[in-house]
Amino acid sequence: MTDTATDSLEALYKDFADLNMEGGWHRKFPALWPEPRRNFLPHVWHYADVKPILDRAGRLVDTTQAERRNLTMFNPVEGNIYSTVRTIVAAYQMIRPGEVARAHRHTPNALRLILEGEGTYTVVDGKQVEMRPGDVLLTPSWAWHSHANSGDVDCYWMDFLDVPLVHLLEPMFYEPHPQGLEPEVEVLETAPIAFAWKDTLAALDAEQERVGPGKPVSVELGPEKLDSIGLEMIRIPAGGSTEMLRTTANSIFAVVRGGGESEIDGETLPWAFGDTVAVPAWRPYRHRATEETVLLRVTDAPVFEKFGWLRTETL
Ligand code: 1HN
Repeated sequence: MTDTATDSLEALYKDFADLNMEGGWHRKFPALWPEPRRNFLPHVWHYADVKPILDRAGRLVDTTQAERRNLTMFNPVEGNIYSTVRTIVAAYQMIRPGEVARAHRHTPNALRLILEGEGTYTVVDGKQVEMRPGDVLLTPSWAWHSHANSGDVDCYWMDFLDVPLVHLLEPMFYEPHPQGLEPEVEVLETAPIAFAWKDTLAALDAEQERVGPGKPVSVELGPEKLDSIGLEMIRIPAGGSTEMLRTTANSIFAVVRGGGESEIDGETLPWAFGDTVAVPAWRPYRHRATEETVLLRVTDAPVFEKFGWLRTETL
């Protein structure tokens, strides 16, 4: 016990530390601040740079060695070695003719966007669906999934997963399928977890009809959804641009069709087909299209919505 006659603030703070405690008024770093900090950085990964790398990996690494031949994109912010934005990781993946990526399941939610190739399918909880360019397929938490290329060309796609969110909250579980592949498979033309490109185009056309020509339009992919990741297809006409926005949610945009640039927090970042654009929380952004463009927005907004933390401003 400290004698009150000789006690000092210095002695008090030392006793805090010995108990693994700290005074709310004495922190080195504040615990609360007036508005979101901008931590993760705006960044673009160019598919034209990635594709030759994937092709080299295709020659050097087979699917018995790599269960998934995927290249994840880590945000260049200091100290980060994995996440593309705070809660989501994006990856490029390539599968060669005749290859099979064995079945596994994990608590992270996942989805895929097909870029190029044909003759490839994915099996999600025993349901086999073909993957064609522009298609988006969901793999919800804990669903078994495997992929195979039964065609004769290399197939390229992008994966998006909430792995970084699972890392933060820690409910990670993962297991390979005990038999390598699911033993019973039903082949389907359509499935609630699969959003075919032609249906997306029809939905965009219907929305265009509603808002009038020459304006950007966006449609949510659904009704089937992932709990933690929202998906929106945005079409911007040649020469058009979206409004400048800032939101508490994080987004990754994938260039499904077209080309242009994004202005993110004062930086101008050009992009083309297949590129990945990281738009982290609270950074003002807008997209401009030099040709007719379709972007897939992959966002953690549903998580923010559930907690009442989604705030979006038009600037
Ligand atoms: C994963 O399981 C897949 O199943 C793709 O195809 C990309 C990136 C990080 C962690 C797991 C897949 C992944 C992944």
